[in-house]
Amino acid sequence: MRPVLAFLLLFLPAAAQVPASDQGLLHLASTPNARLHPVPVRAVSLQPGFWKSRQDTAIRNSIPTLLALLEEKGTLDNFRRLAKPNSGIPRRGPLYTDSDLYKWLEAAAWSLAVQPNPKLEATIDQTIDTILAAQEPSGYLNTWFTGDRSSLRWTQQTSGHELYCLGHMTQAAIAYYRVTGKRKLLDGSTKFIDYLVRDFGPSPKQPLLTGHPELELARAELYRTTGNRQYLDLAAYLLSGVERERLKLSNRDLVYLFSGKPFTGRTQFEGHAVRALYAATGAADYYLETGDPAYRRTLETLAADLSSSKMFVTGGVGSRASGEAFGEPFELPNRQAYTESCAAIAGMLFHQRMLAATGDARYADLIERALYNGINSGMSSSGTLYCYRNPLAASASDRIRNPWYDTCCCPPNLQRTFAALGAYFYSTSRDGLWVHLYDNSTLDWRLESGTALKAQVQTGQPWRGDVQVTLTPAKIEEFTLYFRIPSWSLKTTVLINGNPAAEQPKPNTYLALKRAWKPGDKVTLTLDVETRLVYANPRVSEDYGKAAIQRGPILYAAEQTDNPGPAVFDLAIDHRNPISAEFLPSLLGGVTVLTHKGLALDSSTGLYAYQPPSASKPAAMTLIPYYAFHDRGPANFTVWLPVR
Ligand code: FUB
Ligand code: ZN
Repeated sequence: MRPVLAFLLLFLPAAAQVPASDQGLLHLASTPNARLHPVPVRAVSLQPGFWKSRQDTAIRNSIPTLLALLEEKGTLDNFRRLAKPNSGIPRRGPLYTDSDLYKWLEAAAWSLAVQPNPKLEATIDQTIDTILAAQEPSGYLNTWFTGDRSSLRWTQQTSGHELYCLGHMTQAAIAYYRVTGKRKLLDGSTKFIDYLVRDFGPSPKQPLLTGHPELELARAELYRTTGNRQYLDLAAYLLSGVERERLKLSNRDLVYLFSGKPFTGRTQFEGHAVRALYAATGAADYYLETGDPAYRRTLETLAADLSSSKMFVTGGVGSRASGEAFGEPFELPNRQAYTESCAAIAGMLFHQRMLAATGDARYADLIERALYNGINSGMSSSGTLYCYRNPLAASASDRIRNPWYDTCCCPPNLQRTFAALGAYFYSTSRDGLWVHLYDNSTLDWRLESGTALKAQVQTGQPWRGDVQVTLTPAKIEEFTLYFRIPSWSLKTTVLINGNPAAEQPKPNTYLALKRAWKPGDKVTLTLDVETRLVYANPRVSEDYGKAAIQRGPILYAAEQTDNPGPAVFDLAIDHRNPISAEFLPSLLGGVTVLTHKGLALDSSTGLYAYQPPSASKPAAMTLIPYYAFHDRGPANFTVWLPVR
């Protein structure tokens, strides 16, 4: 580096001085209220196993086929037509399609950190050129509000998605910058944001609202990346919700948008689930940077509201199709569940920030629940079919998995999650290394003391409980290794180099092992993956008298495809009989299936009767992982089963 450049760098805030390639998935290295610091995506490689197979599918099948579809449906042409005004190319798709391409770009960018691919990188570069050719000199960029619709800019802030698209543009730009060091898209999105910073904000500037929250999180990350405090200040302005009067927002708007009123005045999750969770995620980012206690209180209130009464057992979120919305507490319908893939991902992003702020294992547990179940269900084993909704029961006539949606938010959201997945597995803190999720993987990174550290995890997760972690610090050094003990592992054993550890693992906490660790040290965890029945709070009326079945992190479902006898909606668990587990390498890419001698209820009794239903007969039952529902074609399935 030239001395002048090095000198100028000294004036940047600490976070912005970290080379792009060393910035974490969230760049929290200098964030004052982050206890944990995520590692860079490039630092983790998933090794053959459960998640590598899903990640490979996303990278090899899903990302390329979705690009072809985005091309076919006109999403890229929507940009091209702006660079060639007389081309006659029509604007196609709903007003938020720009964000679909940005999310695809983010996914493709992260995938390069995992699997370098010069051809894909060249495609990304061309796509970025296509996008930026459509950017106006002011910095404004949106393919919907152009031409005849230019006069509508900023007049439809509750529904226009202008800031939502910009948020996803910024996140794609940051990902590509971190993976390749290339700044072109970052400079383009910064130019747009600089235009906003100049012209929008508290009176006398023009009012601004994130009608679909998203930009808040992108702004915080842009602040971390560039060190420009104005980006965080604009996030603070958006979260402060002071523009209700100027933008004439109704009470309905304030609920549905989860925007437009002070974030710190929120007491529950309500309204559009993705909007609300993105808003809370952005607010958590703001808290991480500022430590504002009012934000912390609100975030904890909302986190408790979500996990205690508004989250499905799959980690899915969103109870009502109408308004794609949260419901009342305990309103968690199974067949009607809306549970958009994006909402489960948004919940994961929220919990990721809460975990970074607190180091509380309960947040990692919720990440795991969503990831293995309600997020994982969103992409088929082929990588070419996606769920928008992820209900907990459905019939054969429900077409839940589809290759394309006109509102195509979920497919690229799933791809960007799977592409960057390894970085969710580990964090560092001042005193050590945290392991949040267990799958075959290697970490090649460093402790915050600066000592290089490799860690290798070998495990049979999620089907078996064995986890072996081999450490290779560059030198002997004392630090703490934090291992998450999942809530479902009721009896965990821990060996260090073959000897029992003195520390006692407790479910849903981190086990802290402070030692002078040396190269070759091995920690062996045996997690308890016993199959368990899960019961819902009795206020969840749909699940009363029923149970779901969970083994390790995996939630199960009874699908008709594996149950040729009685209708799956008549099946019941016989609490006297055990549930057996068997790994079937040829089924669904290799899964553990559960079998049980259950019961079939007699449903021939008419719709209503003066006697409670009692008749039942023995029925064999087979269950598959919930995430694979409809993977072999549509069929009746259900997660919750009556217990008799
Ligand atoms: O509003 C457009 C899309 O609909 C958003 O991307 C998602 O939140 C979905 O609900
Ligand atoms: Zn979506």
